[in-house]
Amino acid sequence: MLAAAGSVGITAELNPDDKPAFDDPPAGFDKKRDDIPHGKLEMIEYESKTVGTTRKMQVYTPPRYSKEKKYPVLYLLHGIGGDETEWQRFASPNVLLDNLVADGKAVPMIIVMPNGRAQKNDRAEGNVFASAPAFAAFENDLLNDVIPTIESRYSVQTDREHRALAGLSMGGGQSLNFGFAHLDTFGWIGAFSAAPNTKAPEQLVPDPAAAARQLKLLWISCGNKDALIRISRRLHQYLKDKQVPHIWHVDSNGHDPRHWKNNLWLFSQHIFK
Ligand code: FER
Repeated sequence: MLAAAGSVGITAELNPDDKPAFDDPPAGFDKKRDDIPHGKLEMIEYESKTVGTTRKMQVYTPPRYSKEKKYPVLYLLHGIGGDETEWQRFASPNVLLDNLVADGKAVPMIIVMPNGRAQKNDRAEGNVFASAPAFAAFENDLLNDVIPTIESRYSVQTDREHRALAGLSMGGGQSLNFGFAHLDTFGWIGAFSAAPNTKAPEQLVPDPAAAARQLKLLWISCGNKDALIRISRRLHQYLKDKQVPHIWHVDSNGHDPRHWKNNLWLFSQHIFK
């Protein structure tokens, strides 16, 4: 997390639209329950032709995962100071999803948490901002290496209606940039406190009518104490003007794990339905 990027304690000026679309999760949503079936987490390796190295990603398979069934897949991307372990540390997606599936609130799905810094040394070391170009280069790694690996090793549905892309901060910007560029690949897009790597709205969505037609769900969220809210807000305003349906969820957090965990919990209940 790079919460220190000038965002702590800032109360951004709010527009009338900048309000919650949903309530915050109830107490206990993120507590591991012993009385329900659990999914599995595994760290796997793959050969990346894009980067020319062996790379890692964490994969969650849902409770009672079976090769007899085919599952939808959520690709979940981390922030500028993170790596393939960040979502697990911030939000324990396995616990959230185990609980939601047990309560019938989410579809059993596979969650893939790759490393979005597509360069030979992909550790979050030194000046993490210097790796911004590698976050852009991840587009090819995701499409040509990560997705084919998942689709060859797991029992998954392989059409756009069963592929979602979401992320936090830099990963939110990646999700928007790659998702809109590949609407034939991803039907569901989520961006939680998207960072300044997000393309300008006119570049991101040059054909609003096509986007409106193809998207199953577009989720844009930000905390009202996040100094980066202008990035998400200008996209919301553009999409509203162009009549592209989307969710604009502004909660009372900052640029922080609480926002990301809450929004993963909310977003995951709306996809693949
Ligand atoms: C920036 C401020 C924040 C930026 C990226 C971030 C590329 C990313 C923050 C995060 O991922 O938490 O100016 O430029």
